[in-house]
Amino acid sequence: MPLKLIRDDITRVKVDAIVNAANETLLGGGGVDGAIHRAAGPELLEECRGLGGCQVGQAKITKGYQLPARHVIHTVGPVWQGGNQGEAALLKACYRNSLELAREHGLESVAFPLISAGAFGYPKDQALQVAIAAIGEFLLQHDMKVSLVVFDKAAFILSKKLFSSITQYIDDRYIEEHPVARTSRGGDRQGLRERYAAAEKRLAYEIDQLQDAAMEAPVEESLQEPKTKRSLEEVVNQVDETFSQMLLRKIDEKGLTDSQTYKRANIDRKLFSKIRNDIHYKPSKPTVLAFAIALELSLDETNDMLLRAGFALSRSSRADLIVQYFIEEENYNIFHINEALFAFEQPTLGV
Ligand code: AR6
Repeated sequence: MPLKLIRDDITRVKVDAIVNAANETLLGGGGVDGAIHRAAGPELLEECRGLGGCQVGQAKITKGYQLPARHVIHTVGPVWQGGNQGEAALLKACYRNSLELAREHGLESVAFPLISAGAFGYPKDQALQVAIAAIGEFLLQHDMKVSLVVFDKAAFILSKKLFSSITQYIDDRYIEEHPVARTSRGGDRQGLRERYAAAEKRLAYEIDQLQDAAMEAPVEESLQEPKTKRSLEEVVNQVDETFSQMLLRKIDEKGLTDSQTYKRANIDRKLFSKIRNDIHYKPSKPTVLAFAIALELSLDETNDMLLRAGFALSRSSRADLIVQYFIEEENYNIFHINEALFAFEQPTLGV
């Protein structure tokens, strides 16, 4: 099940367990630790006294008391000492051990703060990367709903290099929306119809182009079309294919299993089986994009899949341009993409 990035105060998050960025005594402190103890009430400290502390990288569980969360998992992150003292492995262990503990207790939803990224001085962009990698690895094996609660201003958490190349990419391509188009935003019926019509036009145009190309190209050349382009026959045969049918066909073609696909798409199992069992299922645009990423589709194929659901990639949507950036870079890690979408304050993909 999926990873969600949220901006909130972790003491207000209603999940089976929130994770506390504690210290080895487990007897409270500042930062998120202080906030959790204040919100949970003095009984939390009482229970912590009986735990005998906790080592760096390890995790222990208590009840949540006055918190909306039923449990608190206390973990101790490493203190940043420049990066050569095994900090990354220890930080990764915090996430993994906390998640394992949650699983042993049959918990289904867990929310983490950015461990070590405050008083312990871990650079925030690197702390976020470790968190996402460790949680992502766990979620490829197990079903759990995990949230990463980020308190800080988003732009600070993405590496400067990635942030500036995405900004550049958007600046080069972003088109201010036409005033007429702007009024049709927000998912209303009229807007959907317009988008659908635009997408249909695009496919018709694409078929024309392919037909022209097939007429003009010498036979040998047309046999050697670039892999990312579909053949004319494929396009024509697939005109009536629904989103759900295309998704299932692509899963087969790529030799993936259902569970590999929905995990890579950051989509939960229930939503996936709904789509599987309803050939006319109408997904949201982020859901379609999530599957396009999971299936490592080219831009052309991504547009095709979007079209099946009545959408198209738009140059007046920053979110679309960010996804497009990653597809062009052939970086199909949904968690990295979501990290970037989150940093640019755009809705993330999947659930
Ligand atoms: N909700 C979500 N995130 C928060 C909240 C909150 N209410 N408050 C702070 N953060 P830190 P550490 C973020 O310092 O670096 C304590 O004294 C914060 O912006 O809480 O692991 C312990 O007792 C930062 O990004 O934890 C230890 O001695 C992240 O949570 C030491 O600090 C972690 O910051 C642990 O230091």
